[in-house]
Amino acid sequence: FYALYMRSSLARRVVTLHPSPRVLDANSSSPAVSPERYWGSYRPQVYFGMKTRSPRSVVTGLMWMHQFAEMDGNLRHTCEQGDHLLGYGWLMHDGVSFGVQEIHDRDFTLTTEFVKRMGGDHGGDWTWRITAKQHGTALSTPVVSLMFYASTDGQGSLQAHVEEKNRVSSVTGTSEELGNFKITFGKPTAGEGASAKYARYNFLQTRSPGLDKLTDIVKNSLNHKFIFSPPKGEKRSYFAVDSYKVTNHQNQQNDPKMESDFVVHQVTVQTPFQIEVLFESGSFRERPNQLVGSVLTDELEKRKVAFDEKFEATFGLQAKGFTSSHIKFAKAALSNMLGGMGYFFGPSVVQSVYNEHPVLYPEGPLFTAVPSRSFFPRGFLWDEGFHQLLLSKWDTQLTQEVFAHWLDLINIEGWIPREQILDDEARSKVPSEFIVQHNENANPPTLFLALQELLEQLDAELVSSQTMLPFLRKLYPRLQVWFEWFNTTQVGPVPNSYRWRGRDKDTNLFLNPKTLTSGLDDYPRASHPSADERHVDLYCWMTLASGVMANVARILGEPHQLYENTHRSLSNNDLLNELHWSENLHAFSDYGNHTQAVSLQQEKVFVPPGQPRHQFPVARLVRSVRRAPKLQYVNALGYVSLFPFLLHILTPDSPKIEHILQAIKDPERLWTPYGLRSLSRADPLYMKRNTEHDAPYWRGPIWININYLAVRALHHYGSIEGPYKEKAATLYQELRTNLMNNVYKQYLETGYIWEQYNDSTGRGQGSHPFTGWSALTVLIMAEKY
Ligand code: 6A9
Repeated sequence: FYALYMRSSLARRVVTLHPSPRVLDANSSSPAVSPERYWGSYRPQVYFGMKTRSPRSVVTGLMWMHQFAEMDGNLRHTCEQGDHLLGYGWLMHDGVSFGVQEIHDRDFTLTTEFVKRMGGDHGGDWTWRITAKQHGTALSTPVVSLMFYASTDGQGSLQAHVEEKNRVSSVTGTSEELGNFKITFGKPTAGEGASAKYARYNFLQTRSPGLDKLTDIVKNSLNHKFIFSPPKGEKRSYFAVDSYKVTNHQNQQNDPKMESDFVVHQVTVQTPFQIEVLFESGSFRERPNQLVGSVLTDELEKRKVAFDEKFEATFGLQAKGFTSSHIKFAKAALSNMLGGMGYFFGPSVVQSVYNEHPVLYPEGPLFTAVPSRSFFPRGFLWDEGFHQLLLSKWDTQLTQEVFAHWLDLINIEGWIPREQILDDEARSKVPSEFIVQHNENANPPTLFLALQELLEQLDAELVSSQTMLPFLRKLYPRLQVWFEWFNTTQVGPVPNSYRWRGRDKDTNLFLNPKTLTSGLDDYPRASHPSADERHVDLYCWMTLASGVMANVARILGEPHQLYENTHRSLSNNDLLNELHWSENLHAFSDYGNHTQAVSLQQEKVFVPPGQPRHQFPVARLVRSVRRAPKLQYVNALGYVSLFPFLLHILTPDSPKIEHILQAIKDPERLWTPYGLRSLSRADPLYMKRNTEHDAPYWRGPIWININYLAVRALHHYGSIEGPYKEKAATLYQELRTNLMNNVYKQYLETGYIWEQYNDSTGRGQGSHPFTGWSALTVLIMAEKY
């Protein structure tokens, strides 16, 4: 019995939250405490939509379709690379009260704008304005169907009010958090002040089993029997949601899974046109006027001016002499990170060695930026530290809220799950084998970089200590356990060394087993993962983390000696050199059980019993090892070797800097005209696939997060006294120029900011738009480090 009890209590630890008081008060996101941030574009996974910062929010959104074009599958809703849009993203967004987005579909552009207005007890009102214009190149005038929708998510109700000809004029509703509200749909006009245009209307009012099913419901209700017949045009049948489905409503009502109301208002109209949608909160009583038409135009104008002024005051790009086109690009990069912020609520799926099966983490909220609205619209732990480097310059308060959300997810062990896949919508985008998060797995603690930035702002009196100190005080116990978790679970084989856990174990299947936890996935490490490894990037992250912990402790008047001791030991360059300097490579390196003599070979193998095609030999690539591994330095030159430089751990007089600068500026190794490549051209694994299905990722391409750290380090060593000062300063200018020119050029050419950039051509590649850490280009332009 005792053994069983122990087992189950150990099994519960992974899902037991840390007991220290939460950083966020229970109602801190509520409309009473934080009305300005209640409604927002917190659904980064859809092209356009809003929700409130609450667990089961009523959501609003937009889908659209190009009529009489290639009909199949051109319903747009969630951001999908497969839609092949020519570009989309927020051009302006202040993170709070308004946003302007452009969506370039093939033959027309939709501009989606929103403005909020405070009042009442539920986060106030807002208005959307959608403007459609055809492209000059379009062959005929596009006819577009916009499908505006509202949906509840398990609580509350919605009622469509239908006028003549199936036109929904408004939706009224009620929910626990919003009270009563009304959404009014304006008629399409040719532009502000113009008269109404010919349009056809359709609607759907039904029940839905969940937000992840909205696209399917609309697709399944489409019917081609409706006729579009403009005054002087031809008569054509078009696709529309079928209002007759309303009769299904009754049948569905008894199904317990159909727990949400879903209303769709479809407007079909020829470009150009403009439509406004107005949300009004029932508790907002003394409204001076309605936020539509010229009132809306004036309001938008004011916000745009305020945004432009704040942008210049924050980043000073005009003062630096950038062109208006460069500035527009930088505004778009910042705005899409702000407009990509999401509010997610739900449980992670996690597992420890004590759980036979994955278990559900406690439900919780996460307010976070996301790396990519299309491909990864969810929170990633180490990405977030980079995001907050940019966002903290714009809005310190925002960064504090994000910190609070992430640290409140910590469990009793001090672990924070790396990838946050919290609700059905998020889960619907991730293959099942990637959903489970394991509690031995880390991810670089980049939030310490952002925290360092907050401390600098405090020091420079850019933020008030009256808000910062209480925040730090609440955060502190959680930072302590987080640091402790790294410092115990990720230690290496010899004192003061560190090792990433969770490397791929099936060594035969990969050219080099991956280390997803390090964030640098397939970057070459020891060929044979073992407990003898030590990782130089993690050593450096711990140096940074211990230093920031010592500072926070000192500021709060807490005991700081232990952090300081750790920091002092790790900062000792002799220790670093001893553990990680490879004389062969003339660079810092990982150490472990390693051989370079590996390659992928075609082999006939028998598929293991129980799997399909069992008993039949199949050809697949397996790793062949020509020389046995032994304990030695890994000797892969690339991002990992730069870490002692990237995180400012080298003393300015360290002779190692000379070698690092050599490697950086050598085109045969790391230098390209577009930024630093992730792995040296001369490395045997440069641009090598890991399996037949797994293309090189961190084995050559240029990544902006690490390049940001590189320019920042060059700036650092280029401005403090030391023998390499001038060399660093010169390289700083060149690298900075290369990076910003290329990211900008690719944006102009392709319409997107990208996940990585090709080291031979500079072309953007991988997921897009990627305005997570690639948006750090703004800080590189502004020279804010
Ligand atoms: C796989 C695919 C539809 C990989 O930016 C997020 C992360 C980084 O943290 C990491 O350093 N990206 C980088 O190496 C993207 C990871 C996406 C994993 C999800 C599922 C979904 O298929």
